[in-house]
Amino acid sequence: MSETERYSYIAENLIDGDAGRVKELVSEAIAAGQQPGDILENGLLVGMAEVGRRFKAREFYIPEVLISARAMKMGMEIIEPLLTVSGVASRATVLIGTVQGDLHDIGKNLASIMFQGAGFKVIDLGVDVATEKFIEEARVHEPEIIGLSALLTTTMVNMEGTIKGLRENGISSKIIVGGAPITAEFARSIKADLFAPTAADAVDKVSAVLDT
Ligand code: B1M
Repeated sequence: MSETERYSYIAENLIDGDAGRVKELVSEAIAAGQQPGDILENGLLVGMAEVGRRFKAREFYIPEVLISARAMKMGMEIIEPLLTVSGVASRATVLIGTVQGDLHDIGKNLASIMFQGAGFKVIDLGVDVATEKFIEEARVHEPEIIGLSALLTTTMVNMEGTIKGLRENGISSKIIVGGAPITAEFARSIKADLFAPTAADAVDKVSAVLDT
């Protein structure tokens, strides 16, 4: 099987929600020497983008999306340790979470993995994280960076309250925001320090500010 064929099968099986087959194909790709980052970009994310298209077109409903998300998770479980370097002293701490009211975690998890892979210590607060929780955890861990993710136009507005709450409580960590509906303009309007359209870009942006 060629690399391109394998990427297509990974995407197809993810769309079909066949988690076992996705896991098998991802393992085979790794064994064949394909790069974990390429498998993610050209296989898993291509499949997930199509799931999103079908959901929007009402060809897929929530159960199908959840089944595909589970297949995505299974594939990620294989590549996650390979994207993460171990034994490297942490460069800085990143506290990350999906904001209140929002249950989407695939992009946030991807950002966590990429940060870990780049040598950051990551404290992942999960989904539906209230401002108070961000404040409480920021006090405990004193992170250099706080990452906020949102996937819904109805929850992206909660980022503003979280940033305000953090600042009013004296937390001065750099704040980076991301997620499908977030734009650079929106990020500026809510006084986020940084915006990244992708998880990989989040690592670049954060690394750039820490290096300056
Ligand atoms: Co939801 N959902 N969903 N969903 N869902 C979207 C977001 C939607 C765009 C689908 C659509 O209509 N086309 C739509 C939002 C519309 C809007 O607000 N404008 C939507 C809706 C409406 C809903 C519900 C309201 C549906 C309902 O109940 N009627 C509901 C809301 C639940 C809630 O949160 N309270 C809901 C539920 C769900 C599921 C639970 C079924 C499931 C989530 C499962 C999970 O996450 N564990 C789900 C899914 C899977 C999706 C889609 C199909 C895929 C999202 C995804 O994981 N993409 C999505 C459609 C789409 O986006 N095409 C959709 C892959 C992921 C890698 O991309 O998260 O964007 P993404 O991450 C990107 C970047 O955004 C960025 O990096 C990643 C790429 O490298 N990024 C960051 C993300 N976070 C970052 C943080 C950073 C930096 C970059 O720094 C901190």
